[in-house]
Amino acid sequence: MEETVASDMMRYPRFEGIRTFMRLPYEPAPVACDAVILGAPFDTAASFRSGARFGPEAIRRISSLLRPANVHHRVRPLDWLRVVDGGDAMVIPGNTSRSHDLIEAAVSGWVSQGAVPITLGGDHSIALAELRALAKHHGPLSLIHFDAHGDTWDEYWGERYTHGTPFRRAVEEGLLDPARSTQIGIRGTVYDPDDIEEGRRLGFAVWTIDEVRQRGLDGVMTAARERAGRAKVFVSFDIDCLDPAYAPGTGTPEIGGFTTHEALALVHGLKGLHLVGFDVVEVLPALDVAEITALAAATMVFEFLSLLAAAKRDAAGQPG
Ligand SMILES: [Mn+2]
Repeated sequence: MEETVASDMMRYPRFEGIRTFMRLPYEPAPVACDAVILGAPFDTAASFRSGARFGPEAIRRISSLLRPANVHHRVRPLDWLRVVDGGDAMVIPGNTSRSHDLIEAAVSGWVSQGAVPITLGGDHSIALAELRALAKHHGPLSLIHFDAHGDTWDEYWGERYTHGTPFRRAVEEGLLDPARSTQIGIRGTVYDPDDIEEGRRLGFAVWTIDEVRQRGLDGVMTAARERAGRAKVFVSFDIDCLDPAYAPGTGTPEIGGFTTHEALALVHGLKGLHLVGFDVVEVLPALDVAEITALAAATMVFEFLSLLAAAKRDAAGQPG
């Protein structure tokens, strides 16, 4: 890889430069690369607090803090991957369906260039647009979904396309293979005690946070990996899977969530899967404190890049 501000942080202090993700090169139109960071600043499908449209900007801003090497995977992702920041997909505030079409088109453009899309939300409704783009290219996907909520409700106030419904719509549209899919971290108050079963009725494996605590993080991720098998996997990380103490800046917080340390262990457990897309959603900067929510999100993106790089290194049969 050529030296860039992204790759040489000793020569270019991390606080310098324009805030693309980790100061990666900005490419406003799709180019051939291994992975792309793409913002989807849409938040008008949120059911409670709005403001996640500023999530991509906040995640990019704090991402300059990240250093280039991942100790867990013993890899410097940018040594193995060509990664660019593709800027933001266009959205139309207040029009979910047109925004989803625009996000799908943006993701599609990058996927057809061979890039693994890593999308920054935005509210969780954007996952449906990502899945439409990815399933068109890859066929039905395995989903591994970290969230306080299953996001498998049918509708809100007669609206079928909201941030609480994307994974039911994705199953209905044939974008997911529920038999290979897992939801992890579900908790909080619900509309009906039976709501927690909705994901299971759709065919997903669902781990409430109590069940995760009983089984253990490694046990849950082993089960998720076995269930996904060799399928192509889309990973959706709703920042509200974290406890509000670790991620206060989000629209629908639920107490009793994961620590950031636990989240790292969960995401490390994705190693070995055939990963074709990621997102981190529901970061709401106006309610964040000391950028900790955005930092957690940026770090998850770095972990996703590290997984892709470790897979490429391992496939090349080279250590370190
Ligand atoms: Mn969600």
